[in-house]
Amino acid sequence: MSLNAATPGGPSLPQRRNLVTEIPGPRSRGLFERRQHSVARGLSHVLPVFVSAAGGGVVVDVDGNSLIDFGSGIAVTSVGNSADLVVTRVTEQVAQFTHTCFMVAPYEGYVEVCEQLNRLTPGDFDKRSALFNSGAEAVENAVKVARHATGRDAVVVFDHAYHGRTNLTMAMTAKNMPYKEGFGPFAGEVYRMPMAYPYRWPGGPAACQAEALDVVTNLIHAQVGEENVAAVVIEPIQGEGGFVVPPAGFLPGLATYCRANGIVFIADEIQSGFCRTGNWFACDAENVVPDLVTTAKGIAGGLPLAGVTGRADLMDAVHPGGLGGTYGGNPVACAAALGAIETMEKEDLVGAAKAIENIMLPRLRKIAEANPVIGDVRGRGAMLAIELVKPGTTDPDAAAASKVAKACHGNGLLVLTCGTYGNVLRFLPPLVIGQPLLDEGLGILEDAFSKL
Ligand code: PLZ
Repeated sequence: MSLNAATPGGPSLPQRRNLVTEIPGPRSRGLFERRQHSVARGLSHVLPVFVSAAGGGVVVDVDGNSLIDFGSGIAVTSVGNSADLVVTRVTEQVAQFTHTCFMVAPYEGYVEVCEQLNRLTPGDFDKRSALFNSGAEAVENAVKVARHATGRDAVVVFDHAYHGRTNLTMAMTAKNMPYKEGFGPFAGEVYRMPMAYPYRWPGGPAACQAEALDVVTNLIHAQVGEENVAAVVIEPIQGEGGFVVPPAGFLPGLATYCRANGIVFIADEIQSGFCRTGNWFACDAENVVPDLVTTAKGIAGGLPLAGVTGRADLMDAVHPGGLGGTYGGNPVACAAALGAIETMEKEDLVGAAKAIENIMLPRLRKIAEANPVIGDVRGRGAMLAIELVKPGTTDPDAAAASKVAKACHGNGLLVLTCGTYGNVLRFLPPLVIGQPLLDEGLGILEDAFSKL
């Protein structure tokens, strides 16, 4: 009998780490061999264990190993894999109808997801939403809306930004390798500004807080011209770029500057949204109200769905037929989103993310005190990271980050790296993970550092 049949996933999976083979085990290695002959080399894996089930805070592989999940499939399974309400709603929907195309014949689930997005995103004004398949597609469409509504071309983005892998979003993404190398030419009219990155700002965090907004607005003025800028697009806490948290005041200042200059302020909350940072959206921490918000990842418990939500006057500036796509807002994905959102509210996952921060942050700070290779500890809620450097300097140490990650993987803790320099370890546990697994995972991390 296959292990798939023996171990059903979801919240009922035993919440424990259990290693029964080396990592990856023989079955995973066999599948990896098959994958090498059938799947393009351009797709890579953080950890080549093939999954048979997942739920709560664990991922179970085809060899029967149960790993602690500190990655949530890159901040997606915030409600846990195969969460009850997601499974129920998806199962009902998939038996009812799987697709009509919202542009051909609409259905209620799409409207309901848009109503929820309009209700939950920052700002108390009249809003509209549109649904898409992926984060990159949401960012593309937010830029389309901003350009159409303003009649302007330029898009301002930041150092360390990640917005996707399509042509426009590659142009908006900062990091060359692996995302952009050899894939040009890229879309034009994208301008990059310095990011308010406290740890790496010349002069340090206090200087960053004092200077960053002026530096950015002066550069926009000098190099682009406010009147040419359709949109400023920013991740309120940067994701792939290294979990960079701008200093207090930077985002509110940027939003005010945009408003004063007729620029659409777009918050890319694709990684930081949906309870991840201990608020519904990372912007909420400073009461920042964007004109448009892009969402994806955590919105639908693992099914592909993304949204653009914002000011009705901007969204409705686009002519009928100007936005869409065959699958965007697919009924099954919408059902999943409604189940995920219901779970977040019923189980108070905003509170759960804060509780995770309260458990993890002090432990990470303690590990940092004992290990001079850790230069910075940062993040909010269940979006936390440590940045590794050559001790006594701020020189990135990607090799150390990769060594620690590998040691964790070998001990059954799934962690991810990120950062422009590849030297950041990030922690994104499902928000439903229990404290015992969190504690055990942190112990494994501590151990990996002590053996570095
Ligand atoms: N905006 C802020 O984090 C996706 C990318 C993983 P898609 N981040 C994970 C990889 O290597 O491809 C992301 C994000 C932010 C946009 C996106 C893009 O979302 O759903 O991957 O297109």
